[in-house]
Amino acid sequence: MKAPKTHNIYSPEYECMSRDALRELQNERLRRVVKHEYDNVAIYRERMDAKGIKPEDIKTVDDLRYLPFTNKTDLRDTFPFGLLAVPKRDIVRIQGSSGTTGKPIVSGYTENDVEVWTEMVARAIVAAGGGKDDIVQVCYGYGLFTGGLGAHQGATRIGAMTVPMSSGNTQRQILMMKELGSTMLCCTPSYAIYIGETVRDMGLDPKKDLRLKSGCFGAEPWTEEMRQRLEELLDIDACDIYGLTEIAGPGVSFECLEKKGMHVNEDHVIPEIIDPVTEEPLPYGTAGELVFTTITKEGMPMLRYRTHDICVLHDEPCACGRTTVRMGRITGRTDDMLVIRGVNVFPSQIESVLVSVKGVSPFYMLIVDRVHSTDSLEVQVEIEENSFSDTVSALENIRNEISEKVKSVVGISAKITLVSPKSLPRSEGKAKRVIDNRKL
Ligand code: DLL
Repeated sequence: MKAPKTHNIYSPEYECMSRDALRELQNERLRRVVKHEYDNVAIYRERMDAKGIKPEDIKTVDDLRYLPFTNKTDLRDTFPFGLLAVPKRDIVRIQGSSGTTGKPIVSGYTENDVEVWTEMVARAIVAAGGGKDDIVQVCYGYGLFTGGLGAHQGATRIGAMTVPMSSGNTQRQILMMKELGSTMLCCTPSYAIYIGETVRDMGLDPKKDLRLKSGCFGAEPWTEEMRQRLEELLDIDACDIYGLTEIAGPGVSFECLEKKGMHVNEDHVIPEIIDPVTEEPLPYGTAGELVFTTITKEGMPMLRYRTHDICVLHDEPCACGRTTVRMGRITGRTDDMLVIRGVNVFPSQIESVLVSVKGVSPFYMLIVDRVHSTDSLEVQVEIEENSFSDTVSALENIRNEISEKVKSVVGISAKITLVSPKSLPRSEGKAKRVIDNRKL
């Protein structure tokens, strides 16, 4: 059962604002947040002083380029409370992210920050077709990770019946989904595919046995092909949702049912795209590193936070009526780029190859190694159940096709290993797709 393609909008007064009025609002909020940071956070004051900038110099969004950047290392170096812009007693929530290396990073939220974040997720769920009559099953992990509580707050805010399942225990998830008649699902796209496969394994037919119509899926990169597979497996509309702990958790941007890019909540955050090397701002339509400035956050606001996520921004009007700028899919991260034999390799490039080959599933693992000073790349990919019994030569053809495509798209040769269906580890949260033995 798919959601009817009606475009309900939670906060039309902001989401459909004229661009001029929005710019005015952003200018005013930017001036306020820059002063707040300068007055209350030592790092920002020192960095602005070093560049000879005073808060009064930042008058409009066009002046953003004069502000210093904030990096994940700044959060680590000042962990846990060094970037707080309010007294600790005004913080009502800590959320965090484990990151891939080193110390976790945390962000502190005031009551108003939680309120703003809740509204951003409410907008996302409504954009995916949600409303008061929905039963929203939240299978993002609850805890420091922002996925569970974020989706929970947003779903509760729109008055939906919220089911706080958290991640894991997949068969039980599906039984609850069936018995309660859940209509929406919120989890990572890889976990949603796993749920979809398990639904089939349990002999259930999503069209007859489930009442799901749509969902908000994010927290990890995914592709159009994965969307198609997920939509088929569960018979739903699958919308992308993006966010990060440092800015607000899920809901920083989200897709509407047009599914043509994620609307940025521009009344709360200002997005920029920069060249990651020169750090110069790039125009809309050009791929680069996404940078956010929060303009309503009180607890731990961020000026020009470098996300390391790579995408494109565009401002073509959307059929849904929202006037906000949209983000294309995240196509990679500047820091999870693998350099193999001198070639820059993004896991998303390999994924795009795999999903274009018939007979293999989107579950894969990249294993990078170094033997006698030479880097090697192995791509392990699951073959689909119905290709499993294919003849040896049919499987050999699949392997050759992947091998040739990887070589032509990525520019290096890789060892391709076809593994049996469902043999790679499944994740209930963010999928892990790279094992780099060179770093061990
Ligand atoms: O992943 C927040 C979130 C929860 C977003 C639930 C969406 C749904 P962090 O754990 O801090 O926060 O990780 C943030 O995850 O910089 C991206 O690299 C990646 N990411 C998040 N959403 C998407 C997405 C949450 N839709 C980091 N597509 C970000 C691709 C995403 N990558």
